[in-house]
Amino acid sequence: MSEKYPVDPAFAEKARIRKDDYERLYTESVRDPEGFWKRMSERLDWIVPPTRIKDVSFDPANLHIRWYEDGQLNVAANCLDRHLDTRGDKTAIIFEGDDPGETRRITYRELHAEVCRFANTLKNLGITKGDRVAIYLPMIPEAAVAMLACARIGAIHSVVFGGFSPESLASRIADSKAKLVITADEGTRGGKKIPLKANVDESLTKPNTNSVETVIVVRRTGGAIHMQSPRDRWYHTVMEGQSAHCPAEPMNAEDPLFTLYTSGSTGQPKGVLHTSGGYLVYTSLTHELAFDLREDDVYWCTADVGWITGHSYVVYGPLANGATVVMFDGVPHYPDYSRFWQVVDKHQVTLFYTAPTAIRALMREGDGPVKATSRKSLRVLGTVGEPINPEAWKWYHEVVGDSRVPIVDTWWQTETGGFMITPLPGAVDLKPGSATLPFFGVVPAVVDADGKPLEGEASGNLVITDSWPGQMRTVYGDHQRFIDTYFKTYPGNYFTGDGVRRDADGYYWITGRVDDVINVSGHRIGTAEVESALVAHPKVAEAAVVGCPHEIKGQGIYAFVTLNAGESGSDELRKELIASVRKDIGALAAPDHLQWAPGLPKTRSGKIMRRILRKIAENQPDQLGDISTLADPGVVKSLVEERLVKA
Ligand code: 6R9
Repeated sequence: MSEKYPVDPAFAEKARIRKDDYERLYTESVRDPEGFWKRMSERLDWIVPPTRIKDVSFDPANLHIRWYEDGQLNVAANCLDRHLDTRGDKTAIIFEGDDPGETRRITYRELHAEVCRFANTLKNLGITKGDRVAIYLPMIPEAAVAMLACARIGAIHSVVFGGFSPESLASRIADSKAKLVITADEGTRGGKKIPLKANVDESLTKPNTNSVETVIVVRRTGGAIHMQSPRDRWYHTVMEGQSAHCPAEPMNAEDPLFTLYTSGSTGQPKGVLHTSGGYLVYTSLTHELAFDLREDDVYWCTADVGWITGHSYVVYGPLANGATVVMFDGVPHYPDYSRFWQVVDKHQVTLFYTAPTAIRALMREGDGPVKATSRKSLRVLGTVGEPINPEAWKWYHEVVGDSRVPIVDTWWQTETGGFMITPLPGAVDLKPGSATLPFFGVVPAVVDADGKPLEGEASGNLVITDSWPGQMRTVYGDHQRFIDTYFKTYPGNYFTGDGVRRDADGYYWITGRVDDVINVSGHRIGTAEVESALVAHPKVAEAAVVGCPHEIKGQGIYAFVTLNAGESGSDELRKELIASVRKDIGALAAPDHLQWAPGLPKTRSGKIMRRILRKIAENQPDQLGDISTLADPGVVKSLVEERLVKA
């Protein structure tokens, strides 16, 4: 029996949603989704309000997902223009740089003007509705400006995390056929420089990137870079003389807003496509209710805009709600381990949202750096990205939140657009490690390996049985892959790729990915991507990659590598291979362990048995299970022996 942390009655008293509201609205939302989501759509400003609310089939043979399909709106106008009368002078963005001396406040009026000027810039450079624009920027306000400017004119943005390599950037540019890239000269992280523009230059020498006509460069550090005329243009130059007036393009609710690439169990990352109306209804509503948002809140989500959390809960949800958002371009440990809490005090942050990996890294430094700060302003704490272990949850609650502040553990995915399973802090009692109960309109189910729904207390795979407005609509350029990935495994359901346990109270406990995706520090890495980077090395014959427990990152990457005949594994070669993955994909994909494997455990049909490799990586050789179906069971013995030496 796990512990319960009941809702604080004083919090509930002022909360937007209390226990009885939650129960009533949840029942209504699943009994009458059309009525519920029609009402919720009224939170936005529509140019043409929708009358057709939901048109969905999860049948793989006839798959379609449409929300508000006859409605028209503009997402940027909803995030900016409609606030100008009432919130024009309210701070939209508080920018906090990597260097604690750097702070900038931008009002809604100023942000609106900057977005309009940049939207006009894009138009002058030939960008029109439906064109793709790649954004490869640090966590600076210009990233939000670029996203909103695209939304304003109907261009589809594709943000690429600044930690990704030129190779990864190139493959995303090639897949989306982007016409324009927005970057900065350099980024800074923990005092170190990141050569963003040089990475763009390198990526544009790779195949299939010649769709790019223009590169816009924000001057961030002033570091030396190469500007190639006429392709490369400075942001401050192209913005000169642009009008701060730019009409917002009327967009259909189902017009694409953005694509964001995410790793799956097979092949290259896929471009998850989100559309306009449903996405904004869903992200703004979930943001408002899960954080119990009030007008004077100062909200800080530490995620980078390169991830879905940065899209939905740094930019679109909060700005649609007219919130004050902190944008942080730094890291938790720079200049020291107190930084998060110093920023909380400095800007009087009330709502704080981060990842379990950051919490664990800070927890390891002890309570001192936290206790050195006040944190009195905090009202709600949130976590996202991976299951949070109860020890880290309790530390977050007791030390960071002084046992006073509720924690919302929000389970969701790039594909879901917004929160799916999350407590509402005034309504739902908490259990450390559980994402608790579904959000309005979300119907989760636990199924066994054959797809049979399991009732009551159960463990199995997590599926969602019906659509919600924030759901992704397709894989960019590959609709069949969308159907195959999410709707074929358990026909009639959306398959999340996660394992789950539902307890006797109906609470959901996400147990992690059940597919070949590794969750490293809350970031998804496909085993196939790492393997293909490893086998690209001339000395490597074969590679198999699995996740293994990691104290800070949650999961680490464990690679088994078979070398070509005649090659032998040395420490230098190990370093070289790890470096080549880093170069190919980015630092976040670099293996933590690399074990030489004379052979890999395979079935007689040649399929690598990852289940067995996982147990070896976890150092649980007594739990290998049945290995009798292997082509050569002897392989396992040698891998286990090697593991015991290397562990
Ligand atoms: C938002 C985001 C999605 C995967 C998801 C799951 C894991 C995210 C979680 C969580 C347990 C939580 N995940 N939040 N697991 N509890 N609160 O992280 O999107 O990068 O697409 O990752 O992350 O495994 O399937 P994304």
